[in-house]
Amino acid sequence: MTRLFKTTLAVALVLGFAGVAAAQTAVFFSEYIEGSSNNKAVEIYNGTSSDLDMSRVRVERFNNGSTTLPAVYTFTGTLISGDVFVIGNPSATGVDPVIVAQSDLLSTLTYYNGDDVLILYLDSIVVDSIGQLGNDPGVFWGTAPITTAEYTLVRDAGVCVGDVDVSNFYDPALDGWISYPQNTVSYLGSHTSNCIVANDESSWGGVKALFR
Ligand SMILES: [Ca+2]
Ligand SMILES: [Ca+2]
Ligand SMILES: [Ca+2]
Repeated sequence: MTRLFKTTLAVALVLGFAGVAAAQTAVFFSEYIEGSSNNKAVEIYNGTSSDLDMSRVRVERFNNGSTTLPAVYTFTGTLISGDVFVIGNPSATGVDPVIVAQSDLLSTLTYYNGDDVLILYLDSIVVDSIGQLGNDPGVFWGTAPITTAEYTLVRDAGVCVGDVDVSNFYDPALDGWISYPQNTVSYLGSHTSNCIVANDESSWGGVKALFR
């Protein structure tokens, strides 16, 4: 086995919506900005101990309660262990220059406004999600100040895996999101986590193939 196979956080594979597999790994959304105007950005964190080929990652966005025809986004490049990949809003106006400067990619992926679901896949397996698929919450999920609209949400340093159940009741407070005031951008571009630990071959389990 090569070292590239190794990862530490290996938990059971489960079946999510429509028979799509899900697995808890240390690749997850670490920040979500839904601010005023076009101040929007999302961060993907590589909390594994291996570098991550971003071509293995996909994000789907389902708008306004829809369960079909998501907007689908794929990536290129390498996300090194402990780093974040930042996707910022591509609009010409209304975007904080810090968002633009910190973004690895400017993309319509960020065309969400609080009632839209984001699903993060690794090798077509669900590894994290924001929102509840098929549920239109009206304006946002959560209770102020921890909601998916008009706040900056950052994953607590103690969170080590994502929310792999895309269909259950959703409250960002229950997923380890902490809230900052609207348009906070000072946390974008890095993530503080307690969760990168040494490789432990015995815990590879069912997600070994995820880290080929
Ligand atoms: Ca929407
Ligand atoms: Ca969930
Ligand atoms: Ca961050």
